[in-house]
Amino acid sequence: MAEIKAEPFPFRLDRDAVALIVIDMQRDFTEEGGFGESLGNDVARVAKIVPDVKRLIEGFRAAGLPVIHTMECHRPDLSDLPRAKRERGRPHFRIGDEGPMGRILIAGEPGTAILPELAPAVGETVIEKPGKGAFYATPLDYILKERDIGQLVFAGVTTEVCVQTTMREANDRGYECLLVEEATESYFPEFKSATLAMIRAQGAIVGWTAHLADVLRGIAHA
Ligand code: C5J
Repeated sequence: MAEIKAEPFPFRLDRDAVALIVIDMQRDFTEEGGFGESLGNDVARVAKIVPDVKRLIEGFRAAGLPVIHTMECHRPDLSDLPRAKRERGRPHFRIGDEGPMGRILIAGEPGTAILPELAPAVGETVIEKPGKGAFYATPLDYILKERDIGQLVFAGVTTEVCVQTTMREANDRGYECLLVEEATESYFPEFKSATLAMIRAQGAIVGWTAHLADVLRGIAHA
């Protein structure tokens, strides 16, 4: 057991039971011409975390710990896309439309891919998810339980949407969740700070938050 300095109190890391989950570090959320920008967001804000997410991934790999990636995406025939989700908001391009990087948020399209700098290594699990939460309509829970994983370290985008939704799903399923502050971002800075605060409030009601350097130190010594 190693202790990671975290809020609201230290996180007791079990190296035999921990995995990193990298949420939706896809071109569609971080590059111009993708879904995020189509919704009116400044994608440069979230793209800035890429070097820190890379350091975190590399730290887990170097420690021999599992890394799991998620992608928000839909089937080409849109059979897993609820009408309410497709019609929500006023994007220039709706999910499934042809955009500058291929069809928006459709599996296999160039814009839907994980950023090349953060690409999954051979053997790492990639969860394709049609919802905001990575447990909804995916085999994630089954995969984690098969591997006896009970602790999840989180990175990715966006903090208050897919990251927070997945953390809450995981917390309800009994996983201990820790969010790495420098490795997550929102299009709205106030939403990021509010999410961090609400996760760790009330004695870690959803989970812990910690700084990247402390997490890297913790996993290296676990
Ligand atoms: C959003 C996500 N923001 N990955 N997706 O629609 O957070």
